[in-house]
Amino acid sequence: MQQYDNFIGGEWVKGSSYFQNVNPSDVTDVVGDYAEASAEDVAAAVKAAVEALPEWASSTPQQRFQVLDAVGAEILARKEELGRLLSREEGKILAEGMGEVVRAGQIFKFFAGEALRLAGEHVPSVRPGVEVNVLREPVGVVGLITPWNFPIAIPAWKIAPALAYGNTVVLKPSEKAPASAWALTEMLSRADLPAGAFNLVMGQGQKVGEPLVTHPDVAAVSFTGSFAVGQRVAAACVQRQARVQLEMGGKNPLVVLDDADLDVAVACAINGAFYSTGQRCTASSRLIVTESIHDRFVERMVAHMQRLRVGDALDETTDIGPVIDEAQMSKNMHYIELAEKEGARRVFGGGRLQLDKNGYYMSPALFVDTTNDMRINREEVFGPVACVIRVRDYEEALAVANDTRFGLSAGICTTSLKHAHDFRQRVRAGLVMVNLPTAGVDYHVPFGGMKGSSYGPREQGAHAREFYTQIKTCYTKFA
Ligand code: UN1
Repeated sequence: MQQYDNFIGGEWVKGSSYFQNVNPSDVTDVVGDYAEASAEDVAAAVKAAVEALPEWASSTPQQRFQVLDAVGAEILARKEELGRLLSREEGKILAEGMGEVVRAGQIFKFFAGEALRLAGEHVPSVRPGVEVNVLREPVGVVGLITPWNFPIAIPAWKIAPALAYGNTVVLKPSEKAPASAWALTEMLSRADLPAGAFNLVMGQGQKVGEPLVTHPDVAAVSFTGSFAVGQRVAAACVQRQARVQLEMGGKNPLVVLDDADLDVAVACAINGAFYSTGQRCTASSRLIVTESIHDRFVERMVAHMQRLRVGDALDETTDIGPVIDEAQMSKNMHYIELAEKEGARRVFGGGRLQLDKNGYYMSPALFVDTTNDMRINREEVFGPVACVIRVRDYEEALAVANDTRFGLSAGICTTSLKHAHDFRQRVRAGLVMVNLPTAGVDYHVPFGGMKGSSYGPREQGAHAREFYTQIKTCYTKFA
C-alpha cells in the first residue's frame, strides 16, 4: 500500500505510524496509508512556518499571484483525476466530486487576483501636515483545520487567502479523507514558495489539531467542523489571544409557502436535504411547509425519493453515495430511532442498505408530523435525513425558521415578492436562498453564518481579508 507523508519545512516527513483512508463506497478499497503526525511534527511545522514568514510576507503581489494561479490552473486541468479521488475517499458522487474540484481551482484563481488587489487606505489626518495610511499586513502563521465533507474546497478556501495575503500555513485536514488535501499539498510542494510557507500535518484532532491550536506561535486558527470541537478551539485561541474563525453546524430551514412553484420547491428540498448524502453544514434538514401545499409537497417528495439511486459514488448512475463511516452511520440510525420515539412519522427511507459493494449505504429519510421542539429538529444529524414541519402561514414559518441555535443558511420557496423580501430581512442566517437550495454556494462571495453556526469574520470572497490580514495605522508628518 502506498504511503503518503506529511510535508514539513519543504520536506516529505515519514510518520512513526500510518492510518488508513478507506473508500466508504467499498470498505475493501483502501485509498492509501497516511502518515500520522506527532506533537513534535506539529511543532516542527509551526517552526518552519515561523521561519518562512519574513520571506513570504515580503513577497510581491506578482509572486503570490503566480503561485496561486499556477495551483488553480493545475487543479482545473486535473479535475477528472482529482474528482475521482475525492469521490473515492469521501463518497459524494462523481459529478459532485468533480464540481468541488473545479470550485477549489476557481478559488485559487480568485485569490491569485485578490493578491494583486490588496490595498490599504490613505486618509487625510484631522491634524494639518499629517497623513494617515491604513495598511493591511499578514497575521503570521495560521493553523487551518478542515473537515472531511469538502476535502478539497474547504482546504482551498482557507489556504488560498492565507497565502494570498502573505501568511504562512500549517494545514491539518480530517483524518477521514486526507487524500485530496495531500494531492493539493503535492501541488504546493512544487510551487515557487519558500520552504516552510506551507506545511501539512495529518492525523486526529486530539493528537494533531490540539498541539496546533494551542501552539503559542500560531497567530490565527481557522476551523470548520463540529460545534463541540469548535467551542474548544475557540476557548484555546481566546485564552492566548490568537485570532479564531469557526464554521460549524447548521439546522437549516427551507420554507415552502402555499404560492411556491411545486417543482422548484421539491427540487430545492431534494438537493438541499439529500445531495452529498446530506453531509453538508448547509443541508436543509427542516422543511417548513404551509398547510395548503403540505400534502402535495410531501407526496411529490416521496415520489421523487423513490427514484433516487443510492450506490457507489463512482458509479455514474448513482444519485446518493454512502455515508462517510460506521460512526456517522450509527449516529444517523440513532437519530432515526429517536425521531420515531419522539412521534415523528417516517414516510420514506431511513434504512441501512446492503448493496453488492460493502459500503456505508442508507436510503434517504423523510419524516412528517414533526414539531420544531423535537430533538430531530434541534440537533444536527449530518446525514440524509429531513423533517417536514407543518405551519399555518408565513409568519409561523418565519418564527419556526428562526427558532434554532444555528443560523448558517435559510431558504424560502415562494412566488411572492413580498414574502421573499421580508424573509431576506428577518431570517437570522448568514446565507439566504430564495427559490434555491440552502446548500451550494458561489466561490467569490462571503460565506458564513450567524448565532451558533459561525464565529469570527466571514470566509471567502474579498471579505476573507478581514481574517487573514491585520491592520496597521501609520501617521506621518512631513516637514
Ligand atoms: C456548500 O453548501 O456549497 O462544511 C458549502 C460545509 C460547509 C460548506 C458548504 N462549510 O458543509
